[in-house]
Amino acid sequence: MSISNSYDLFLFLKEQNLIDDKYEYWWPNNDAFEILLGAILTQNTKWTNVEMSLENLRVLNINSLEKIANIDLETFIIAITPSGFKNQKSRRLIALAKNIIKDFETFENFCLKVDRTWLLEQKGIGPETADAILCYACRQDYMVVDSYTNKLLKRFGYEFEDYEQLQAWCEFGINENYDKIAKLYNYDISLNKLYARFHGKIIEYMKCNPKG
Ligand code: 39A
Repeated sequence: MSISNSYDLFLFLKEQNLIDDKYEYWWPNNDAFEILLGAILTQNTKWTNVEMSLENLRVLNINSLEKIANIDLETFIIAITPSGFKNQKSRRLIALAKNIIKDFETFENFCLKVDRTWLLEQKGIGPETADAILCYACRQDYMVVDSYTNKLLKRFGYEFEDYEQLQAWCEFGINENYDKIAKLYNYDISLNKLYARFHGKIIEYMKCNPKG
């Protein structure tokens, strides 16, 4: 099997029906705020560990910027322990919540107004985390790429210099063929949702086919 662009890859993955339609955008969540937490908590750990931390936060009803910004550090650390790097991640999330309140006031305003540059200026937020927040929480037109994406494309003979080059390759084929793809969804899909589902399909495929 060979692919010429990311449109071919998308079609290949789409045929495998890897995504459960419970979540339209693939990323599981109760609300957009939980996606912000998940995007940081998932750094350097498995998603199953993140699920445990998110459940702990749900039980404690920690579900807003204000609650994170004013949380007792020890309580927060215990809640997010399953995700690892508990001290670092708790401090980073608290600092992020405070900065969002300072610069955007509300989470809704943050989602509407934030850009990639602002996110990349925050401690502990690199391109992958920034794009996860932009794509899944803010519903902006960015596609997340990650080590799964790199590994999958290597199997098809593609190598990329850096994150941005890989992202541009993935986004280009989808953008160029948007009309053809949208037709497959009865024209009821946004570019943001396509990017979100494409990333989800890649992760689910790689989890089912870890060795190629
Ligand atoms: N690595 C991951 C994931 N694996 C994931 N899910 C499964 C659902 N999410 C949302 C983010 N990163």
